[in-house]
Amino acid sequence: MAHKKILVTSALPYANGHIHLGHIAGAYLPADIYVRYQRLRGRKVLYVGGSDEYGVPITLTALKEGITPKEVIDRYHNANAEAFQRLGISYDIYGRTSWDLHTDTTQSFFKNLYNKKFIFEHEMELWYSTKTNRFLPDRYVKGQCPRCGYEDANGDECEKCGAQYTAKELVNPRTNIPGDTSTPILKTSLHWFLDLPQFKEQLLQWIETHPEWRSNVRGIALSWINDLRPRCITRDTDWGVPIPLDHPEAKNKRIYVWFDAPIGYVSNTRQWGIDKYNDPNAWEDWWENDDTRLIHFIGKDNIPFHAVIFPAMLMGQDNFILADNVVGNEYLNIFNRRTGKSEKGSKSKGNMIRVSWAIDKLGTNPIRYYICSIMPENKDSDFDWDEFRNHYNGELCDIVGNFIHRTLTMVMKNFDGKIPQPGSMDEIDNAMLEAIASIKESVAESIEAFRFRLAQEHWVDLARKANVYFDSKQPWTTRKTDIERTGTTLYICAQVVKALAILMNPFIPDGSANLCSIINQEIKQQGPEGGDDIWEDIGELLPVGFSLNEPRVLFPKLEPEFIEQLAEEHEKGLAS
Ligand code: B3M
Ligand code: ZN
Repeated sequence: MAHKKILVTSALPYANGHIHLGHIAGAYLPADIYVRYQRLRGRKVLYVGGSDEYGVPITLTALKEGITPKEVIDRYHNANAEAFQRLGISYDIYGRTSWDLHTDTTQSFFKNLYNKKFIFEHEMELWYSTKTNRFLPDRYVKGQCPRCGYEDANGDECEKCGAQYTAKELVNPRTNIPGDTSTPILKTSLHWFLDLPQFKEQLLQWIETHPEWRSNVRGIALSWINDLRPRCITRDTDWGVPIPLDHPEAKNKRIYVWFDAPIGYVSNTRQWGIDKYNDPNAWEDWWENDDTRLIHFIGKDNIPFHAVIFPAMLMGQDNFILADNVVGNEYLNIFNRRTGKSEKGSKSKGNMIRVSWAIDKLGTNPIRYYICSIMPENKDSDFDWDEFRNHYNGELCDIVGNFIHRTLTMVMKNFDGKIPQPGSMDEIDNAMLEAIASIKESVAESIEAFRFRLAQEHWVDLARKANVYFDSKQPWTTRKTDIERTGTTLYICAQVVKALAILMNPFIPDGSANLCSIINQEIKQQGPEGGDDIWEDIGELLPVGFSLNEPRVLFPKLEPEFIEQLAEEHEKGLAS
């Protein structure tokens, strides 16, 4: 069967803070495992990401720190691009929405929708500060939520209860700008709206063709579609993509960040095609090609934008494909050991774990392994240091690492580092070899179904089975009595080691690369142009006499005291 091309995106994080492990568990590690697996299969897969660089949170940070918004986004774009790279999140491009190409792409989306009458103008009453003479979009005004009474609600939505309302409904409004906490007044302003109800039927039909989506994504999408309203897509700000209309009211306004951000997937693909092939049209082969599967990886708060609003924006263009899946993860919370309770990660609490901090302390294998083992695929999960120790030390070190090490050291000591000649095989031997093939299938099926936790459990299970096999065959005893039997056992164990090197590759690429260097294997790097099905080679056997290198410990155990020390630093807010 010919496979479609696969275009994968991960949510564009705001360039307004450091990437932390909660983000990784939501939208980045699952996408990365998925694309690394597809590359191993030789499929044509392109992984696009980047920074989301507009919006009020960024201008607020700039005001607070007395620097320009450009300085804010440069700082965090660079830091986050580096953190992703260190963790092995293997983007084909990590772009920026501040690029000119993005402005151009966004404006073309806007004009297309406008010309087709999917965008209309409408006058609204908005909060305005007479002290600083400016309108107060989004978080520039705070007040009491008209629905739940939350004191820190924004101008048009409440982060606590999720309510959306018109500005004038906000109770006891106050300006929220450093140096300006005056009481705002209501003032009219002209804005542009995306007429979402025009897409209702098309959206419903599209969702109906995807019964396989996760129920959280379908549920949220359907409830939005059943209550679809026009959405304001412009703001009174000077930080954003200019509105491409020749209208006096458009000059001091910009396109709303949530309109331009997902278009970043398209503009970054355009940039990728230019960088790689010097071809300004290469992107069309991905975005305007029915032979492409588009897959978005996101956290659950981004579901409406990826399963309703952005698809409507795409429907309103000419030839764009729509997402084949929107993989929305739940949240990774933090287990607080003092209170014994799970809590949300929050900047003000300082309880989040910055990716760069975690890599400095732990390297990539423990982080990627643990985050995958607790990935919040169907419900929220907790980052918990005790659990971290159990998963990493108890599974990756004690089961996987231990099996690999005992196999390789025995091959080294007894067979001069060469794959031994096997003798006759019994039922147990054959069952062990067959397990490689069946687990290869299980891992593949789980990844294709976006069940990454389960996929990882499957390959760990291969190592678990192999340990049982190793124990039952006792090569350390038979080496003194029956060297042929020992050769058979280690021949089979070495095949499992080789299979593991490929199986673990999408999950812990550094661990896989280290193992490959020991067993003299090279995994070819393949990209968007596709290549060979390396995954199929998992079952291909290392030949008798093939030379291995001196083994070394792949996954060193972490001392409980060291983990304790990290937990304490984390508790003190030093990890965020
Ligand atoms: N920056 C929100 C977030 O980081 C937003 C995602 C944009 S994806 C197009 O959660
Ligand atoms: Zn509320």
